[in-house]
Amino acid sequence: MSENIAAIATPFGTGGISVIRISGKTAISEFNRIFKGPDLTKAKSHTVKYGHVISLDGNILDEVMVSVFRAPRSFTAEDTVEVATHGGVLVTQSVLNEILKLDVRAAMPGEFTQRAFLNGRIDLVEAESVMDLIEAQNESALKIANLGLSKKTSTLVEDLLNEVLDLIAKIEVNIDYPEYDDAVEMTNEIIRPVAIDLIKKFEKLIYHSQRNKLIKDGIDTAIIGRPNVGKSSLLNALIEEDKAIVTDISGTTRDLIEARLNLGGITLNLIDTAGIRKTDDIVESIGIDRSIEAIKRAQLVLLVLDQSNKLTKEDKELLELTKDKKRILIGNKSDLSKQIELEGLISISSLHQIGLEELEREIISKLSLTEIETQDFNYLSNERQISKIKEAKASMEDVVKGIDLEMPVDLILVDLTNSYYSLADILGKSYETSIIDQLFSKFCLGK
Ligand SMILES: Nc1nc2c(ncn2[C@@H]2O[C@H](COP(=O)(O)OP(=O)(O)OP(=O)(O)O)[C@@H](O)[C@H]2O)c(=O)[nH]1
Ligand SMILES: [Mg+2]
Repeated sequence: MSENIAAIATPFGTGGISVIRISGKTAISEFNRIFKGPDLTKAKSHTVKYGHVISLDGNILDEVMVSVFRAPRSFTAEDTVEVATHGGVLVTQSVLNEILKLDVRAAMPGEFTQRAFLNGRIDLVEAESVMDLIEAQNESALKIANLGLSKKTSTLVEDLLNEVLDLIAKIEVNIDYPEYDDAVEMTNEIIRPVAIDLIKKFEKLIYHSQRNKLIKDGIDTAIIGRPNVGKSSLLNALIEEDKAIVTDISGTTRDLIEARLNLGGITLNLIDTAGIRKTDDIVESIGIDRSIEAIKRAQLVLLVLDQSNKLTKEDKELLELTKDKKRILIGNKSDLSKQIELEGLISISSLHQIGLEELEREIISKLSLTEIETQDFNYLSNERQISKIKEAKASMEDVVKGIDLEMPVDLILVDLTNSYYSLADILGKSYETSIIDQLFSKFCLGK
């Protein structure tokens, strides 16, 4: 772990400055070998020094500012040097090349964060939040990532972990030390309500986490309808850009066209599709197959109807096909005439940009995302974390089933422990020893 690693930490390209980060046991003294300026090995932590990088054969490579961070007070919890070079691609690369001639190797992607995790500086949730922060596409996603980084999300999991651990510890004491007086007798009547309460907490966490995931990743929204109703016109109107081709010829759109739309801090991944109808045209029919696939995948469907005409057989088929999806019915071409009466139909004109605000409001309320602004984002946000909580919940449900079937307590303990490990996995912690620690700290059994 103490091997020195280095990488350019700023984006590739020409800029005002670039930063090269070096981390490892002898990072400071190694870099000091090619640094002309104050002796970095004597520099205090969190100080910045001015000097020059001099190649091993004596040439000046760049004028730099060097920040020194000493273990454990650095991102990786190791000695770290951050070298701010002049931002050119060549100059930065030549400084990095010189650093790599020292006892320093090139870092792998994510290796600095991995070290922070392995050195116990951050847990897995925080490590994943670092990536989320970098990749955040909207303000809500940024908020979620920052909460993950600020340990709030981890604390939430730690609290649940401690509740499960508490149950395990009490049961273990009963099994292993039946003669020990202080230990509360853990009958199934005592375990059951606590397990039920934990299941409810897991459920709440799963529900909010899945919503958070939607906010973070964007909501896949398919714009569908028969040909020529104005799907592409709607896409263009929503994103205020001429992205999709619009003509009065049926079957204009042949392939899926994707665009992102930010709606009150939430991202919609809009997908304009080929109009659905029976056709002998090979290209069009491939496009239509893709439309049907897009409907299946979509988390929200915008079904566009041309309300200047009566419902057609194709419209009715699409209404039937999407009846179980989260969907919004849109009556386009409101400027012409209104020949369709349908419950919940939002009347718009894409061509004349009428009714779009009402449509946007409807989308937000359909996704019940109105409370986003006020709700705190103290929840998990990625697939791995959510699937672990689901595992923890399933094991806890087995605990309750076991109790109802009057299984022996040591079998119930197996399910409880499984639930516990799923939670521990979220943080990437191994708790083998902490169960024992908890036992001893709670009951002083070591005396
Ligand atoms: N009057 C009127 N015409 C519209 C409106 N919206 C779209 N159109 C026209 O309807 C025609 C078809 O529009 P598109 O957006 O290409 O329709 P589409 O549903 O994407 O069609 P396909 O790609 O063929 O499936 C174009 O001539 C548009 O200008 C509207 O609100 N009012
Ligand atoms: Mg189209």
